[in-house]
Amino acid sequence: MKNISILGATGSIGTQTLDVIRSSNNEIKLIGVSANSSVEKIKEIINEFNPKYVAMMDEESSKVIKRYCLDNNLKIEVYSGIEGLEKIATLEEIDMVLTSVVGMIGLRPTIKAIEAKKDIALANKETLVVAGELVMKKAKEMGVDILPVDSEHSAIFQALNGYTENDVSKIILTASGGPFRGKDNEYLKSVTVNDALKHPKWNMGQKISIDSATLMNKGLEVIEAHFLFNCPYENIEVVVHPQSIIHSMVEYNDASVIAQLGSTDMKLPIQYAINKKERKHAIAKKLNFYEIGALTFEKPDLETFKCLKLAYKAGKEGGLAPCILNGANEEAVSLLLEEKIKFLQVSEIIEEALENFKEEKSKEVNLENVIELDKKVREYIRVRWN
Ligand code: MN3
Repeated sequence: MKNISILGATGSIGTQTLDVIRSSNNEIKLIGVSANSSVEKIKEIINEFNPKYVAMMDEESSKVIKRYCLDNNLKIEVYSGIEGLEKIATLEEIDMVLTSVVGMIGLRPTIKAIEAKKDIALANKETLVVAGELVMKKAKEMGVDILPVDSEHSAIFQALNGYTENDVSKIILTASGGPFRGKDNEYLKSVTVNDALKHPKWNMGQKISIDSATLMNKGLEVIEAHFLFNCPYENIEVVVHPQSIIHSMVEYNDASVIAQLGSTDMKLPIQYAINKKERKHAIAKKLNFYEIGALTFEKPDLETFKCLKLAYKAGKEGGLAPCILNGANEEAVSLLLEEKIKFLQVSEIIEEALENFKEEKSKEVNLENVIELDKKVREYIRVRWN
């Protein structure tokens, strides 16, 4: 039996992780959960899974849950704020933390969890983007496994089984292309937030849906892959594959390519990560190749989807450049969701932030510098665009 905590239990990945736990025949026990402010969903989780610890990011929400536990005579410790998240991530009883919070807020609890020697099922890509060097070094030091939950990285992780980075000549990240695949700048000028939120293949949260429409999601994944698999950016290639059946591939020195295929269901990579590479019974739907018929591949359009280009650039610059990229993107996506900016302005804002903070890029990648610079970048964008 394995004991786990979920950070971000009420979001898209969190909810699907609960499905995986449900069908694990009690092999996985949920000990701690965190959420931002989704009080009703947390009550449901409490009633079904009976975790021992709950953390609500939002102070008021934690009071509501505390009250609920008192009224119902439930022996549950309830915490709040980022300290609460850190508590949930470092509990004595747990073996693993699944981090599915959205955005760079996941960084600090992830580092704390690694320091407490918990294995990490990583669904929070921003953590590796802003501080990949730091996180991977710490994980190595502490002897902790980082198990990717992102479908592409899970695919690479699976395709790499039995080989080392010296055998690899290229990592090929597949991309669905998002809702605006094949469109040009002229078309993108007038698209709305709702158009951007309609992803053709995956059902996801709002932030990642927008990131998929701008292709920044793929950009963040390139940086994530660089750190996870210690692969130079020159050897990471993005291929648009609209059917999303191949989740990514590894090309080896002998020109052989190994790919991982599966249905577009996040439960599959979640299950693989939380079972630490053990192959369990299928929860995801099996593929029917007669139905699929054809798989196609295209080159991504970097001139229209500038975010992907910017991510490569920031990644190659290294240091704190990905931190600037990520902070600017998170803020720009919020502004777009609030309908304060237009779709094409997302990449403009990021490009401008990378230029404006260029002096900061070469500072040391440590927790303090990352958190401070992230804050500065966001404030700068907020002031300019509000
Ligand atoms: Mn992905």
